[in-house]
Amino acid sequence: MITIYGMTDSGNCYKPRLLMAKLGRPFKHVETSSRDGTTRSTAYLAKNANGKVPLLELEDGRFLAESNAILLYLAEGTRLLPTDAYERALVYQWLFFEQYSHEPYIAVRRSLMTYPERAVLATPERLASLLESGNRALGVMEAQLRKTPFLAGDAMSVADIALYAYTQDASVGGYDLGVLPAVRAWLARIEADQGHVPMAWLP
Ligand SMILES: N[C@@H](CCC(=O)N[C@@H](CS)C(=O)NCC(=O)O)C(=O)O
Repeated sequence: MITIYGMTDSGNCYKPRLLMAKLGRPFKHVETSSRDGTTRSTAYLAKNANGKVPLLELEDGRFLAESNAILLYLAEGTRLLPTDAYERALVYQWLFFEQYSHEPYIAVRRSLMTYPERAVLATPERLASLLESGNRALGVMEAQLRKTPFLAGDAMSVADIALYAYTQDASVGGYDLGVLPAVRAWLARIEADQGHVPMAWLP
């Protein structure tokens, strides 16, 4: 059986759990936290030299890191990854957007505001900058979702799973989803889709 190493309260780790639940596929979860040092242990670094979660372990013992690469691998051949080259490239576009223009702001602000050990890094200047950049990313999503029901077009894809993870609780980091009606309607569409589970769900 596939194993996912991850932290329960990390959005990056929620992405592959949510995908597996939506696909109805069983998997094993191994709680692997940065807060107790496990991600930097010798045993874990032998699995993923970058010391980050999530990490996928295949049945044959091979590993795959990076949440969005894991999504692409797991979604191959399913309804959540198009086969047409352009439609697939649109999915990649949103996955790269998530990693460069969304997660570094929205996920980081959330962590600064919720993890006590990170509070020292939460200077007013940094919080203000993260708020501005995160709101810009949410604005880009709002503009797209006013045109299409899902980020890459008419059908749900792994791009929606990736961006759902840290958008669904962006208010924890101080972002106001109340001013983003298309984003809120999109969140509800993903939640209504088959197999949906909340972030705290574990198999
Ligand atoms: N680009 C990576 C980011 C992974 C990442 O930053 N994971 C965090 C948890 S959300 C982590 O492993 N932190 C542990 C550490 O840095 O020690 C991905 O999308 O998988």
